Amino acid sequence: MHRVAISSTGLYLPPEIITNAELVAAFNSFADESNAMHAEDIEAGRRAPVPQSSVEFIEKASGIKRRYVMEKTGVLDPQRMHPRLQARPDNEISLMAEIGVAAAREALARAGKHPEDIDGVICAAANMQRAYPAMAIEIQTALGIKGFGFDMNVACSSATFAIEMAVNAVKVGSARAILVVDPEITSPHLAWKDRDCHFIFGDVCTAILIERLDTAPAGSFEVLGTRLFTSFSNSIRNNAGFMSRSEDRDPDDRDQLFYQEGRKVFKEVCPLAAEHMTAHLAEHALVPTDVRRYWLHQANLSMNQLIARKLLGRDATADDAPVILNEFANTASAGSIIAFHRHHDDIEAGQIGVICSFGAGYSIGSVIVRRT
Ligand code: CO8
Repeated sequence: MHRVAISSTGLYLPPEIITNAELVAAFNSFADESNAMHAEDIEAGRRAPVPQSSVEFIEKASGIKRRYVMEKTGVLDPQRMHPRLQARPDNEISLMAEIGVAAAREALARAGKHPEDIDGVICAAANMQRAYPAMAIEIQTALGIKGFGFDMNVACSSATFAIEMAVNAVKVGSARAILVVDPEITSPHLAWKDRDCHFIFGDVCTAILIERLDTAPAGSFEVLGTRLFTSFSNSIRNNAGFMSRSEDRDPDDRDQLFYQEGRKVFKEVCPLAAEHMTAHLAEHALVPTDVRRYWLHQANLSMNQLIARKLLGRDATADDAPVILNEFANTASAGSIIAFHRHHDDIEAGQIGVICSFGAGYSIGSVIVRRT
């Protein structure tokens, strides 16, 4: 068995930003237009008016201030309210793979590695652009990596679950190094016309290089352990899939996009996540206060504050559990990896950190690391 490390990460930033003010202005125009169009039905009580959104609510309820997106004019067009993405011919690389390659190149460069050092690519994301061929194989081919690639989806826990797959492969020697790539293009799956969730998500891509500790550069993070958990819940869903056409579904049907019971998720997931990390740390003879930094899933600021308080027995600082969702919003499985990418330089040799995701499924994945 080999010892395994996270040797580097990469981050791709989409080209456009939507601020809360822009988002709310577009949503409220859509609401006004829709209410004017259905004024008679609303007046007669046959239809509920679309309520207005508000920047104050969004910032107070979530901590989100802006989000990156691949394309914003379509999202901000009250007549459309979803991004304008171009279909590509089959001989061009997919959008997910394109941003995956960019993040992966950064991870390789940071670790001083080359495609010939890598044996596999896992493309892990909450929503896949298509069923096949795998985006991971496109990324693998574009980078010139021999070996294998496959896609996997565990919603917001896709990255941590993929890290476990990669760690195990490297540990047993079936691969020397694996790139875990998380292209999260959430904007096409978001119900931008629903004020309860129109502010929640953003687009991004992260990449993580997992390799043998004995080939990893100094300052890498040894993976001490990974732990996965799932428990079925209907509280976060997206029913779109390859059977939708045969069910004669309209792609705009509400259940063909992301929907959730946000309060229920909040109440159920916070204790589960804190218990999960505490139990995982105990397997390694550690307690939560031994941890120098938590890189938590970035869905909601109060959620992370509550989880960190349960772990530490006190209010967490941004140094204990850094926050990136003010800048990025919820980027599904990439959130905890962005937090790690942006906030690990000051961790000293020997100090312990935990990367933890939580989301639809429900699913929770934790990775305990120690800086070398
Ligand atoms: N503006 C003004 N008022 C609003 C708005 C708005 N935009 N939205 C809701 N309100 C109103 C509500 O209607 C409600 O009014 P009333 O009291 O009259 O009923 C009031 O404000 C309070 O609403 P909520 O109770 O819903 O507000 P909360 O304080 O609970 O905040 C949140 C809502 C932010 C959604 C919060 O519950 C939350 O963050 N929960 C956790 C969510 C979470 O972690 N989800 C995980 C999702 S990620 C995942 O795993 C899925 C991956 C999918 C990939 C991405 C594809 C797109």
